[in-house]
Amino acid sequence: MSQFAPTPQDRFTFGLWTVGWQGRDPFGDATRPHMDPVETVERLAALGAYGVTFHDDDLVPFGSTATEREVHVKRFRRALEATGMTVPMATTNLFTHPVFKDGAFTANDRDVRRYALRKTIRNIDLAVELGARVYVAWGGREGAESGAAKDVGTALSRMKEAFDLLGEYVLSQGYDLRFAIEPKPNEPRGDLLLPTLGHALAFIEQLENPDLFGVNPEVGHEQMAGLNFPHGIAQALWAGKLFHIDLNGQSGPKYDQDLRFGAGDLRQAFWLVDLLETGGYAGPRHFDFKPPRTEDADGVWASAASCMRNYLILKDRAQTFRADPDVQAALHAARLDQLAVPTLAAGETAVELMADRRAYEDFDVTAAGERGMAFEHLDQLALEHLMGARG
Ligand code: XLS
Ligand code: MN
Ligand code: MN
Repeated sequence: MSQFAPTPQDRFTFGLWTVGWQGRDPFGDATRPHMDPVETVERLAALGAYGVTFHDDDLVPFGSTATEREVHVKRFRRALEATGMTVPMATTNLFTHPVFKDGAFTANDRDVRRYALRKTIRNIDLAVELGARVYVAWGGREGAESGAAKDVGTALSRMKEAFDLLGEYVLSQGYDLRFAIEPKPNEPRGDLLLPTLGHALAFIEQLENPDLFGVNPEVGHEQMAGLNFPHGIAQALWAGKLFHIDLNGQSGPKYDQDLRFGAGDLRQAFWLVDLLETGGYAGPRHFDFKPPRTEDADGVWASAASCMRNYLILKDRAQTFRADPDVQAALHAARLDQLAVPTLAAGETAVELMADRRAYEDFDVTAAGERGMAFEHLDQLALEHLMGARG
């Protein structure tokens, strides 16, 4: 149905490393050939995407000379210009090369930490040149497998040092760029630092320029920790910190599945789209998924197209849910409108609350305890909209 055909106005973006994943995993070799970033740009543009994102090494292979780097960037830039594709975000690969086996900004080796900062700054310059407004920082291998190997408090001080330096660099250059920290609980290390959205939000408050820093939560990463992703996103939005988002699918707490968006926990995907479309998130809808290694090139593009299509179908389902008069009545019966009313009257003090007999002495706790919340009916309506049985 053309109703669910994506256009650049939908602001769908993909990492070069997503459709470009060759299928190499801990148990098996690559099942697909290398994909030229120029081809990625062209194919994604033809599918209706808005832009692409990249790790430095996705675009310019690690170890390239300055001249080779120039050629790679030039070809990429030309493909962007020819297709009208954008680069709203970029990031650094601080995890593939063996030098990063113990992390980057928190590696025990000081020279590795200094190298990681230089590698990052080099790509920040390129990201800004290509128009990026957000720079993602996923820790990669910041973490440990064993207790004494990492002094976590000290490592967090090194992490803060790195982000303070990067923030200062961006300000000193006058760049219009903000950082989005991406949490993940584990993989590739046994345990990663800043494992969840909540840890990342708390860490940001310790930085010298907290306004420059937000989060880039990934669906599967929070679900690997058994957390409710839409709830986490709601808190990030509430804190003004949702700078970017990685959309994909995950089936419960296990390894990072990176399924296409809509696969995995479909109910959470529904609530997520409902929230993103109504909660004030204006950034790109970025897919960070991996087409399974069973797929050939056709399967890769089918998988990428499905990410966008599933998002648009869920958007349609969420809109019909919100517009349904039965749902509006059910929301009222579930007293969501009451939740929106502040608990205290304007300017009301603790003394005034203590003097309000209706709040305590005259409050009928038995009757309030007996009142049903009518949530099951409301949730069934949501499920029926999601399953296509209503609207
Ligand atoms: C890995 C992460 C990674 C980041 C970018 O699990 O999702 O792909 O998004 O480095
Ligand atoms: Mn992932
Ligand atoms: Mn990600």
